[in-house]
Amino acid sequence: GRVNLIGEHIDYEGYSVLPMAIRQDMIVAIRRADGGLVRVANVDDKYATCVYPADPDKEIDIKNHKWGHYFMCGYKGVYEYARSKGIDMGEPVALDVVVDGTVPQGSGLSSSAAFVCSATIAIMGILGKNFPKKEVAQFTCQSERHIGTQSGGMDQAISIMAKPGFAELIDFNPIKATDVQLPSGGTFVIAHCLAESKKAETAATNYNNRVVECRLAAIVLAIKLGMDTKKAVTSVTTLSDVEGLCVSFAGKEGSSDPGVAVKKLLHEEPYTLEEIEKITGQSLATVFQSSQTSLDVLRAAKHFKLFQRASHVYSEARRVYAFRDTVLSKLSDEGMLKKLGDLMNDSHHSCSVLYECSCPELEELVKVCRDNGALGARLTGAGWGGCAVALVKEGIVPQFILNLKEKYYKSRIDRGVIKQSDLGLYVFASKPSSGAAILRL
Ligand code: NG1
Ligand code: MG
Repeated sequence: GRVNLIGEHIDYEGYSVLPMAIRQDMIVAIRRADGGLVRVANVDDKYATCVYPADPDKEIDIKNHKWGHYFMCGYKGVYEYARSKGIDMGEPVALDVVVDGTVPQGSGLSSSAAFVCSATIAIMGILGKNFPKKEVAQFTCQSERHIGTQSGGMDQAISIMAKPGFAELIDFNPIKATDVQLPSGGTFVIAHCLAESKKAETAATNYNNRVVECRLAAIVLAIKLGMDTKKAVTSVTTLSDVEGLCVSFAGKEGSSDPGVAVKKLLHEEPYTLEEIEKITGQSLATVFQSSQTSLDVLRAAKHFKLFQRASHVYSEARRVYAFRDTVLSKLSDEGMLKKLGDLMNDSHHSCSVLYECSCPELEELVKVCRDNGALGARLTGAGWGGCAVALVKEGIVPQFILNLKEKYYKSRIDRGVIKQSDLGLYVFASKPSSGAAILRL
């Protein structure tokens, strides 16, 4: 699993993010089988065994979501990658698989990528294939999209490339991980708000909706900045594609902040579909015709908040570098931790107000963290439920966790939301851990 320290909802826009791997993980035991099936069992009988034909070309039934689908994302992905490289894979293999894991589901700690990535290297292991780490980090991102979310590559990259003791600055296009040594004296505490974020099931109104809104914001900005309409519609896919144009525009205003273009050229009032179609001169159904999951978004959306989403993405992208620069700066540990906490708080505000990916439980939890001594606290991962991450001075961590138990979890234990004995699964401190590995028995 992983926790994202800063840089939320910007990986799919092409911007760098700063996650670290955590101790919670997923284990996949695998062997070849007979009978033409891939059978995926779980040690936890809450998860019924899933059975699939051993056929990497079969589409995943995303309308009928099952936990085992994530394994098949990995299965399809390995074959697709190998074929794209002209590697002979022979007949598809049948497999028996048993899975165990400690990454809480729907928690923003990326149990999904933990599963897809561990499945992928388990399959590579059993097939005797060894692909370079960077390539695996890249293609597992494509693999996970078979589940129907238009995800960025952060989770798979950190799952594969993490090193113990370091957070990583992850760049995309091409993927690159740079070690970031966190200052001593601070600890990241992860706390679950206990609302589960069902990302695959809510994609059309939440996660994929934001991906589409960002694309529309980028296209509209490009057109307002003088790009030919046809060219904008066909060539602009992310906000990072138009950053150069935005920065030149800002330059004329005496600034280098791409957010200036957003402020001047987009309006705060949500855009209607008709208004955007007037600007693009094309129906949006045509623009997104090759992507069924985007068409699902258009069907479900009432309006599009282009100003807010673009403002979040450009400002969050800058906070990631500010975070990295702070860690590299000559500030005292004390000063550094304070600055990092402030950046985390700003990130949360932006996620909550501009990107609207928080929820009442996360808002309450983040406040409890700050009221009890966190230097900064924010939602982590996609949001709409799941975890918050708080930066806490090392010396007060045990007391901080006790306070969270008292102020946030106690009433929920009393109401039976979770069991007292499970609390350790939902609130814990974590040091940066290692990435995926193969164990041969
Ligand atoms: P979660 O929901 O934490 O797995 C998702 C995306 C990331 C990133 C974050 C938001 C997947 C696999 N992961 O993470 O790529 O966009 O949301 O920053 O969809
Ligand atoms: Mg996920």
